[in-house]
Amino acid sequence: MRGVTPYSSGVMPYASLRDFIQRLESAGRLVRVKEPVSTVLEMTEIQTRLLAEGGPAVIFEKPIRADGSVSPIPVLVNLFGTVERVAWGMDREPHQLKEVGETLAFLRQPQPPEGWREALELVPLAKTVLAMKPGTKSFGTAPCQEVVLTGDQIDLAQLPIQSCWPGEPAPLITWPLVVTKGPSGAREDKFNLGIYRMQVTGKNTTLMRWLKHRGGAQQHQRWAKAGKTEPFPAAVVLGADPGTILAAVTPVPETLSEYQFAGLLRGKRVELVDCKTVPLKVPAEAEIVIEGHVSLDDYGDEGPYGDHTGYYNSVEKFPVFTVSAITMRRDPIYLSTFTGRPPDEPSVLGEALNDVFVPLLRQQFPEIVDFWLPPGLGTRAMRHEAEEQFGAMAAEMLRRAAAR
Ligand SMILES: [Mn+2]
Repeated sequence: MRGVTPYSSGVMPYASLRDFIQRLESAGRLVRVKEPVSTVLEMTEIQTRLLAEGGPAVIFEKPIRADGSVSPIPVLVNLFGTVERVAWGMDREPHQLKEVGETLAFLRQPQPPEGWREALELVPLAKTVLAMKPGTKSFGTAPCQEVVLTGDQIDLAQLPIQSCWPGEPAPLITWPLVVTKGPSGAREDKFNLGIYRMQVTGKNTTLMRWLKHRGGAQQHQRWAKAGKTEPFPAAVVLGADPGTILAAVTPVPETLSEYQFAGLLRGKRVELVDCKTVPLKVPAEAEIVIEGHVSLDDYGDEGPYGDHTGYYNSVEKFPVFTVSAITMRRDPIYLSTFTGRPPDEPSVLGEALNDVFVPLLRQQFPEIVDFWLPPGLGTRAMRHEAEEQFGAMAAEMLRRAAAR
């Protein structure tokens, strides 16, 4: 396939969220708010207004928790509130997003390329693909494990977790990268990263809202089917380098680990570190990691929470996640967002990732020349439309674009 270029923009990829924050701040795309702002409703209201006007990312340096206390952990919101910042997170400019899709389309090809000429053209890409394999670094202490809390030290109320909309049942973790691994050595059981909102239900418990077709839920099911009796390990990464975050929201094929795709986006593999209490690996440069296990049989009522439809979801059962450790940097930053009627951050991500889909759609449906997912329409109506015109797969891609 022609037109595929490797991921190397010539600059070092962002090693961490704070690297990216620095770039955004020096480019005037991030501001710090020193006034106290409540995690309850206020942050949602501010981010809603910022999104509508293409405003900057914000670090609230003095978040006020539900009990009125000031959180020592600042909150970052609206990180990917513009298409420009999504592209920057991929070490790209907005007009280059199509390249990402071309590479994805290439990776999905069932047949290897034919002929030497093409093979030679692909050498730079081959190098990049090698870079995708995640590596485990030996750290004295990984940054994300400078602080390790276990047992009675665990209390999710220590984190400045947002309550986004009125009447919701409990604070909601909105930007978690949930790392899991299936029971076998098969490709679909590699490390999976997905974003599944998490309702806090106690000091050390949440619910894990993964819809049943999502990667994490599928591995959870395979884990149970494999006859495992112990609960399913999971690690929740809050705040990572932007390449890893964006890999987790990109519809990569289930047979490719999002860690590998993150390596491809960054042109440099993600440095991982072993978790303290579960057999999983997380980005060493992450801000905060919540380790634990997802129950195979204990389910709780999730919701209702405000959703991208502009309404509250109905209550559904999802499995219980029990925390075994919280690890973090000494001065962590908590990444958050909200979901609501577009424009919200997921809809901006959907709009940016639209360019990533065009080559994928064209691969499946060569008659498609271009495709545009209007901002704010990464929604059911649009997906139904896509399904009628292009079939279930196109609809699925859109769903993943908009999915969180
Ligand atoms: Mn996946």
